[in-house]
Amino acid sequence: MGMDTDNAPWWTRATGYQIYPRSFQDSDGDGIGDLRGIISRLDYLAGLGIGFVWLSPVYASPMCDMGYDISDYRAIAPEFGTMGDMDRLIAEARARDIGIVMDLVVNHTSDRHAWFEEARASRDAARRDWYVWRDPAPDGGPPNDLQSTFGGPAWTLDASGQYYLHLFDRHQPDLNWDNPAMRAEIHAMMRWWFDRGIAGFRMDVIDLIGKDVDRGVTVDGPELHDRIREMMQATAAGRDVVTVGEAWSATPETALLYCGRDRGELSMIFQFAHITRFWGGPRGKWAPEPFDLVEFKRVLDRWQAALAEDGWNSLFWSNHDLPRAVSAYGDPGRWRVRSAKMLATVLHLMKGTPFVYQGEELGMANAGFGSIDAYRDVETLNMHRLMTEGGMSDAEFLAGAAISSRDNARTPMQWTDGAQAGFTTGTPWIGVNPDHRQVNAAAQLDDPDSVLAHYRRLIALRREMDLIVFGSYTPLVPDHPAVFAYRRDLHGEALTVIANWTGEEVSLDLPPGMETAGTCLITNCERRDRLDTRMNLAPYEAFALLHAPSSPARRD
Ligand code: TEU
Repeated sequence: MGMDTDNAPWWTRATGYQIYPRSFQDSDGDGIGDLRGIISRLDYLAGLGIGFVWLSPVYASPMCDMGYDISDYRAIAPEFGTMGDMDRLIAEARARDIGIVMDLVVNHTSDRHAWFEEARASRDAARRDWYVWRDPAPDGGPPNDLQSTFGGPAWTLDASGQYYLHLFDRHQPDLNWDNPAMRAEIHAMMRWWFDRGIAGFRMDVIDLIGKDVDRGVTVDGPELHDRIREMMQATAAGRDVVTVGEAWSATPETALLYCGRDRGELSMIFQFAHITRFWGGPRGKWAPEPFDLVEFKRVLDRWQAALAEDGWNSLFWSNHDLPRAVSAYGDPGRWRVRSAKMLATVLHLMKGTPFVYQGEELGMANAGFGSIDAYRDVETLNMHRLMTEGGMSDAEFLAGAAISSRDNARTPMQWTDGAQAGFTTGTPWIGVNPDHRQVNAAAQLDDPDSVLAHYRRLIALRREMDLIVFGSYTPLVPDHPAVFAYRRDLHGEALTVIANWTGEEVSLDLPPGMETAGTCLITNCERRDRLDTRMNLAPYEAFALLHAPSSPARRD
């Protein structure tokens, strides 16, 4: 059963934009981005054409994990502003037809959350059971060998003589999702935010909330889907909102459990298989395996196929945890503009809801800091300590961090070629990438050939064309090592998307029987208005041709 396109939810036609508030726009000169800064840039976002913003956490937090360690879900961190600013942001965004999607981080809280402070104070505390406590193993060590994503054991011994669980930093204790009172309080908090007028939630590591710790099961646990369903019933029922679950463990086989239309769970999930596919080596993301386009396409094609009739895909190359797309997959040097446009073209014309990570629309690149002192991210700093203690040299660690540290995505948004890229009048909390002199929004806003203009066009095309939103997806040349190509079809109308994923000229033999005549919808090179059975593609060339309905072949 396909989707009823006339009654499809708003978020199937929208493009999302992720803001990392700390690095987007500072309004008061303290070097940290804030809500008023975001409000001052809403016209920029409206000009880009996006439908909603996913706002990384702005709640009260000691900022050990830059806001993913929340100490009060119903308060705004003072460095970001006030609840009044938040209400204004929601209203001013809404006035521009932009929804605000909050980040829901409920696998864990900060160790400074009042609940944890109460829980750790005594074994008999009423909220003791809101977190996960276990007695030491017979040798006094941790209860089992669960490891933290940020390095080291996932258990820390507390003054009470018991260990508490933290799948991330030790300052991020895991909530105990087996406790119904805790769950009810999270649901109440979510309703409270929905009532303030937000458009939805992005749900941090949501695949962890069904865990069975004693059996060593963390992701995709036995209770997971019951808990998501219970959460949605208690909070989102009857509201027209979008929910996106972050699910590193999801596979094409499990995807519909989260987002199948009859499941009562989520609108869509973020899946990471196209990224983790290259993290399988002994040092994981710190020394990724060589990129292989055929494998990459295979992963994405499988996701397109898995959610072709039911469920919905999210589409993204980057976020605040990942390297900059143009650094990871394109060429931030010689071919920055063209490769950034190529990546955008391939992503935005697939089926699903695309997400732009702040600065991606300018072609922003990894900072690749040359010294550990320049890094701020808890994961990078923890891993640096563990890996250098294990004998790795500083230089070797830094080489990996230049590729994969989360801080590559977290340098300030580049608004101008001036001081601190126009991000702040003060000293930024993390270094600005020196390339802001060439790469910045001011230089691109009125340039029709800019990366920014290309994103604007792609986002507008999606708003206008059902073919892009709902058309079926068929991979073309899946085995070609350099070309990413696919076709979209809806009611006899078709779109062919062809992209050279490399900095070399390549030749492409198209499968026989394809329509050749078309109209160029978008390109990053010279216009083409037809396909040839054999074509030479320029470095990073990407274009889309629209084929009008061919009367005898109409299928509706
Ligand atoms: O990320 C989940 C997560 O597992 C990442 O930390 C990821 O595994 C890591 O970057 C890869 O090395 C979410 C948030 O997006 C992230 O910013 C938070 O730090 C994390 O959860 C904890 O809340």
